[in-house]
Amino acid sequence: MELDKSIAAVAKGLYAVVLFCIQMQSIKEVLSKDQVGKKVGVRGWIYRTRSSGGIVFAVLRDSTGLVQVTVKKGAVPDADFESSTKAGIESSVEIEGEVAEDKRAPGGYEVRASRFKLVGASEAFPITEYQSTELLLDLRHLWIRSREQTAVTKIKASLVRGGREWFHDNGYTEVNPPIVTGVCPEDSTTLFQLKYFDRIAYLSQSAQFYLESLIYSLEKVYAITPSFRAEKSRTPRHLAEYWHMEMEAAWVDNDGNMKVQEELVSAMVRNAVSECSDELKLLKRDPATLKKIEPPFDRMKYEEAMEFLQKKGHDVSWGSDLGAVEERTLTVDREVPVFVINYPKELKPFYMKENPEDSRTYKNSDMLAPEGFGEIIGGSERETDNALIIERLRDKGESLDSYQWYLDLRKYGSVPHSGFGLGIERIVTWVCKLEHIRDAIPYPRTVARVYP
Ligand code: NSS
Repeated sequence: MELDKSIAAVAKGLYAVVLFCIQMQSIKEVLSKDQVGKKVGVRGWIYRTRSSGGIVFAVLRDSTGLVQVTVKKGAVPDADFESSTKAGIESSVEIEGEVAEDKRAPGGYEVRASRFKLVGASEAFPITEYQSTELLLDLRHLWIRSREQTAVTKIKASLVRGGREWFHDNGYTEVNPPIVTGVCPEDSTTLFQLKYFDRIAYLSQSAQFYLESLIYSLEKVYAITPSFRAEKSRTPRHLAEYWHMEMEAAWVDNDGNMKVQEELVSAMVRNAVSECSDELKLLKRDPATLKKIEPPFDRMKYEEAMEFLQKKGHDVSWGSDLGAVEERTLTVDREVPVFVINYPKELKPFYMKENPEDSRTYKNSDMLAPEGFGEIIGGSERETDNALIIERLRDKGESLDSYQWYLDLRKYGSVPHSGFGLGIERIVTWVCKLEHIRDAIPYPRTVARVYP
């Protein structure tokens, strides 16, 4: 009797070893014709499950996809079958079984289990089909497991990788500017202040000035950093913390700057379309539309944009800012991004280069994404005349103390140069056709939320 027990224990131990020795495969690998009839190991989380008679139909999810697993009483040890009936949604499991073709199963194949191991049981999952936006934001740490959020995250990674590769292929060096700074490149009302030892510092709004300092040695640089804006209004396109892809290059004017932007954005989108067509489809985004994103993009003067908007019934005139509503009108019927160039000086920051053809305006551009999405990039040629910069900083009420180093850059071998900043969540919102920018980042930071 004792002997039987110990033999059983050894056999059980051996089985466990065997179970763990079987090569685990991703669901994507399992879902293919040449796996049919083969024994495979898969692991992941229960996406949905139901049982009928002596069979449990569980759909398993891992980072690569979904697969149906059938667990039949008698085909697995009794304890395994028992576990499979108890394993609720989001339980983590390991399965061993044989792949079979099944047209009704998601992906067209299923795994017929010979073993079923419950690794981590899940309590009743708090997210069910219809939930309020607020609840989903409170449960963001769990909601990010959803297929939609997973798809967005993969597409975002692919866009960023496409951008990095483009920069690398075109001779740019990636650099690491600081996040804690003493300067305010953009709107001073959106600065986040921070107690920094015994003084005040700010969270970076943009790496631009630091990138400008690096062109004197590296000529062409870029950085991907978080940027912070204390945006007090809640809008579907503003975050308090967002990821910023910024570039700066010596010897480049505003036209050259726009060429870089259209090349870069096209390369990013191309990469996402080639790597993530399944994810785009899951989000109901037709990759065919995105395949049209190729340079050159149209250029429209601010002045022309005003005329267009007036014809469309907007109450705007010279000096009016372009908000979400105006940008929507400008882009809703377009399939490819468009540049709006030469904005009036009063609408843009102090560091931009005056337009010699129209001194009311700057040599700058905003790139607006099509289909109504609006601004994804802001860029300009930079002012190189220190006297003008000082005058504009004074007008803005800035103390020059924090900017001495920036002014130095114009004293020691200044060159014409340009750069831009691309809002990564903005491009994701457009490419994924999201209604709200908060879904372009796992943990959106807005005026109302720092939890979770
Ligand atoms: O304010 S920008 O228009 N321009 C700059 O920060 C420059 N200093 C960048 C540079 O030339 N290096 O911001 C750039 C982009 C803008 O076009 C948006 O796509 C994005 O940054 N952006 C935002 N995304 C999400 N949330 C907020 N609040 C936000 N603000 C700007």
